[in-house]
Amino acid sequence: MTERTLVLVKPDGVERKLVGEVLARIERKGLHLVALELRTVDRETASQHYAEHDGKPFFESLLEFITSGPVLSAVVEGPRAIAAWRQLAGGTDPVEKATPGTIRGDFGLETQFNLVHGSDSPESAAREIKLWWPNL
Ligand code: IDP
Repeated sequence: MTERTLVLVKPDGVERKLVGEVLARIERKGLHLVALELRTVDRETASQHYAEHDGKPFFESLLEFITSGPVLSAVVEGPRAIAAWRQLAGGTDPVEKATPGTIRGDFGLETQFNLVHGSDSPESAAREIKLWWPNL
């Protein structure tokens, strides 16, 4: 079944010039790029994107981080695209959870600065794609 998911390369990944590396891995996996742009998001969009974390101790610094510079936002499509992209990204904590061979496992050190985002369910994907790409 073909699915769509939201991919972000967070400001740390853009700053470290990992956009090409991330896109290459997505394409090598066989996933299709449907939409792509660099964008610096405002606080309102960022807090809607991370609404489920509102109230957690890291929420404020997460918002500050995600709005600190340009983000690559992409919609990616393919069979089981949501799980496939989460597999490429690796677990949230780049050291304890992400394994080598994943993007976070290969390039990340800190949980907050874990380089990429991927929707975690069909419901999140639908909500996030609508937020980032309302005209798609
Ligand atoms: P995910 O990005 O792997 O789906 P979530 O639990 O949804 O992980 O967390 C969203 C983002 O919030 C993470 O990717 C990371 O940047 C940040 N984050 C999650 N947990 C922590 C934490 O304990 N400290 C600092 N930042 C965190």
